[in-house]
Amino acid sequence: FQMLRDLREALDKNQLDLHYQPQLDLKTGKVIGAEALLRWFKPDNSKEGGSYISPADFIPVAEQSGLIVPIGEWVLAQACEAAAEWNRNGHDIRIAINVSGAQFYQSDIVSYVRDVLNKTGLNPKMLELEVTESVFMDDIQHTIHTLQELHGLGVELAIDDFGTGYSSLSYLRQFPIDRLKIDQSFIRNALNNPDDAAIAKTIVRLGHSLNLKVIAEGVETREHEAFLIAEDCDEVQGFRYSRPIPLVKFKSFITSYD
Ligand code: G
Ligand code: G
Ligand code: MN
Ligand code: NA
Repeated sequence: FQMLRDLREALDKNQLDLHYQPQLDLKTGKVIGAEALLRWFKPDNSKEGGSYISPADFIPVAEQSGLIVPIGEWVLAQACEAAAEWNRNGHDIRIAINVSGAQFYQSDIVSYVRDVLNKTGLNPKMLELEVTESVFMDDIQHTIHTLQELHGLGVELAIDDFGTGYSSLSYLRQFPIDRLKIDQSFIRNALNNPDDAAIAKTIVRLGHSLNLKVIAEGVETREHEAFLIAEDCDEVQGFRYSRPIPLVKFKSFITSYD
């Protein structure tokens, strides 16, 4: 409960921050997107003045308490505002945002997304919402309806951590999905574990046969990259290109990359 109190205070006091990790087109080498990743710098009395808490630790608390709704709205507003500015400056860079299942049930996410797009002037095609396969396990009818409404706004949809969940392949037909994100666990050992390589390859083939784009996460080395080029993967994200970085750094990253 202490965590929840602190998190509520962090939201009030503007202690949450977004970092941005570049996504590149493998054919052109251009930056075509960025994933927004939440960061919480929690002040304390230490020499460093505080420490970062991972979203993996505080998102579950936010979901259980309902605090995920205002946090998610804050993330969406910040990230869309940032992307609208990149686009105005001539950078065709899409913003990808993580949305957890709880946000589908606890809020009117469709109205909120519509409002943010109107306010920021961001082209809906430049916004991508990442959901994990776990959202398909909940109320299917509600999920299909919400995803269809979001897609109706022109927003793109990606399945995050693809290959690690329990969803049925038939969902790929039923849901208006645009992109699969190959989970980083398959990329990490793709060069020395034939099973992981086979899974990564199969996800690329599956995506392409269904007319979906495929992006690989966790690309750390030149060898990972060469493997993904050989397998005709479309896009990449990972430490090989950049870690998630603060907004100001991301702006200079894309300027220097042109
Ligand atoms: O950036 P990092 O590896 O610490 O992220 C850990 C987890 O937190 C990832 O699964 C990521 O999807 C999730 N996460 C990061 N930012 C957000 C966010 O803004 N909203 C939600 N719902 N999850 C996020
Ligand atoms: O679950 P999701 O895919 O949203 O989580 C993204 C997380 O993966 C981020 O927290 C980010 O810091 C982390 N990440 C991004 N690129 C790499 C990478 O190349 N290697 C590793 N180990 N982690 C990465
Ligand atoms: Mn993600
Ligand atoms: Na992921």
